Amino acid sequence: MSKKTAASRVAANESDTFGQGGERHQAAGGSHPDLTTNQGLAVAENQNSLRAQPRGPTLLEDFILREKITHFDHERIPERIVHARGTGVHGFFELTQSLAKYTRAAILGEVGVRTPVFTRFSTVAGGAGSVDTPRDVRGFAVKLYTKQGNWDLVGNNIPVFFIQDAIKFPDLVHAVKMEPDRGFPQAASAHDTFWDFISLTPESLHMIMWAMSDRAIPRSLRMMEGFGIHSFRLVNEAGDSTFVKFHWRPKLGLQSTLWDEAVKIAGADPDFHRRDMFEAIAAGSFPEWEFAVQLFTQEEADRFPFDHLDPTKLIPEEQVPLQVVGRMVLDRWPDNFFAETEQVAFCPSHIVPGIDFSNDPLLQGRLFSYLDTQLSRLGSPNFHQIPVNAPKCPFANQQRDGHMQMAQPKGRVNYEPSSLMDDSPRENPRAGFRSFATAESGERGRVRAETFADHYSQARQFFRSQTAPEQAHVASALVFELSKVATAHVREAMVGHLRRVDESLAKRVADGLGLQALPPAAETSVPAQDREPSPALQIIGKMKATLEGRCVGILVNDGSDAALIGALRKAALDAGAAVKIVAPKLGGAKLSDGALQPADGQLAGTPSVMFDAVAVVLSVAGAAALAKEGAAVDFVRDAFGHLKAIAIDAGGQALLQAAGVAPDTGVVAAHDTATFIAAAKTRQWAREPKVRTLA
Ligand code: HDE
Repeated sequence: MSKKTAASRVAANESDTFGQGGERHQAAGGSHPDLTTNQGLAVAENQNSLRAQPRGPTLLEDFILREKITHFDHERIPERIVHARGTGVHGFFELTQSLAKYTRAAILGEVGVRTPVFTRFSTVAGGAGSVDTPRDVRGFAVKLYTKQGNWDLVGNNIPVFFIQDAIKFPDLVHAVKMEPDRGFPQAASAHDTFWDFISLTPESLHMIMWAMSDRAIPRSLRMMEGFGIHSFRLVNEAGDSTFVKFHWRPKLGLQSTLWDEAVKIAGADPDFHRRDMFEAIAAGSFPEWEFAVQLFTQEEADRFPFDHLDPTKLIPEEQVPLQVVGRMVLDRWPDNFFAETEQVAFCPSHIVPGIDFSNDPLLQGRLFSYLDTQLSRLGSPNFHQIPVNAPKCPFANQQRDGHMQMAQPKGRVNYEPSSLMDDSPRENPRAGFRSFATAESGERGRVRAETFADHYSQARQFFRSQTAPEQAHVASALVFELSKVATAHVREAMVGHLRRVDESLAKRVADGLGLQALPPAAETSVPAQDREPSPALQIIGKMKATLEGRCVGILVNDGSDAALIGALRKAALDAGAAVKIVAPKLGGAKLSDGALQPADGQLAGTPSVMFDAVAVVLSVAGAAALAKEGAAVDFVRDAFGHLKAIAIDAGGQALLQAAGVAPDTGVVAAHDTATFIAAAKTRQWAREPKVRTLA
């Protein structure tokens, strides 16, 4: 087989098939190409099917209609069984510090080389058409097209997982997805079957702490961390192995929404995260992550008070510090959602020489699952030929044929060993992938290691590492979720587990649920140990006081102060934010200087949940008019309730009064732009106890 890549052949075939490469059909008087059938036949009429007479039946002869409808009927492929809803973006990875000492992987050894990537972020539980902002884990899957083959780092935005063994995954997913008899709820863990499964699976408690934290309601895909979760191995030229955990850290800092905000965003803009990513890239504000590793030896691992092969455990950063060794920049939106984002096929088994797996039993199961699922989703073992999946380095072997084969290999030899063709591909003992040689001993069996038995210590460590507002959010999320569980014994069993995590948390949740008495603590042979708090597990501790990548909304009406709006806009833009004008009419408002200020969003469809901070600049008459508008009242009430900074002038103040909002230090005079920008860079956490009852 020639060394010419199948990818280039696919591209060549495509252009031939669709008539772009050969004879180009020119429409009369226009420069656009002719509309053709898939056989290249120019279509003269695309509005009416072939009829026996103008009001008669459609003829079976109409092959153009049949081709078009048949193709349409087959447009959908099965959505992903999990992670169905996703957003994919192209970009590049660049190494800033060499790990050549630890690995023979070129991508981790060559500083400054840019490797193309395709990254897909996803929710897990909902279908492809569900909303962007449910409480859920987010997938963070990166396909790195290295010169030694594709490396897929298929991670999540939470560094641990619910279960310790792959054999439990189908049960976990069945339990969280919509219940099979009723077909709901969609994209929500707040229902009986999920919590029933969790209450009987204590190993999930650590992950539950993360899933109930605000990590599971991110503000933006650009403001999430990513984790490879499992331990992997780095293997160097000498064959030495070092364990590694992979991390992505957002340049914009971590940021989440509040639960009430996330719920409202879901209605206001179901595509909030996808749109946010699209707009950032369109504006040239490319999202960026640091790439970091935690490296440790077997001897160090032996001293951890947990088993690093257990995917429900993490290695605190305070114990093994992160080394930042690279960065990823996402800078190009795909041309076509289906071709790229829908058809991209990630597999944790896609690795490169110098990287290898650990014995994590969850990872071991994943190594099977992803290839298998692609066969059913994409329908052919040739899915690697789809452009988004094809390696960008040459690839060749003796695999042949199959559904939708795009390659046209030449020659007689489709087997190995062979002696008939000099350029037939051969194995390469020097450059090829070699599995790390480990010695395994012990008895075969369906067993779980004793070292996997502690289910509560890291859950406790996570909870106790959080700031007070974050702890209150975890407790309140548990109350919300369990309030949706109709079965009393499931609710009680969960509180029993929480007693093992942290007695005060269990009391808060029991109180929030209105339980009359605290249920007994869950049975366990390994009670939680107290570990040092790890501030790196917080969100608030990792938030950056910044407006970079954020958005400020300015509510205006006829007569609003033009100079003030200009000053606020400039200050926000200077701080790195985007600015959007909201007005009762999309056509805009006539400002104090007589100029028409067009709006970016109409008030009823652009609530304040779309913004990180808001300004309300209104004339007296404008404020009086808006005081009667529910959407305007909600705009300020929600901005306040969601702990946002609010800049107001006298009109804004009047609207706040009408909304019953009593200003605090986060409500700032609009002309004092410096104070407003400083307040806008963070949430007003001190305000929270005044606006809602938390558990
Ligand atoms: Fe996945 N997972 N998973 N998963 N996963 C899939 O593959 C599976 C797990 C993750 O944007 C599926 O192509 C098993 C952990 C992401 O296309 C499927 C187990 C982590 C994505 C599958 C796990 C992940 C998937 C469904 C337990 C974080 C979306 C469609 C052993 C490290 C990738 C598909 C994308 C997708 C199986 C657990 C991350 C069925 C069996 C742990 C980010 O193959």
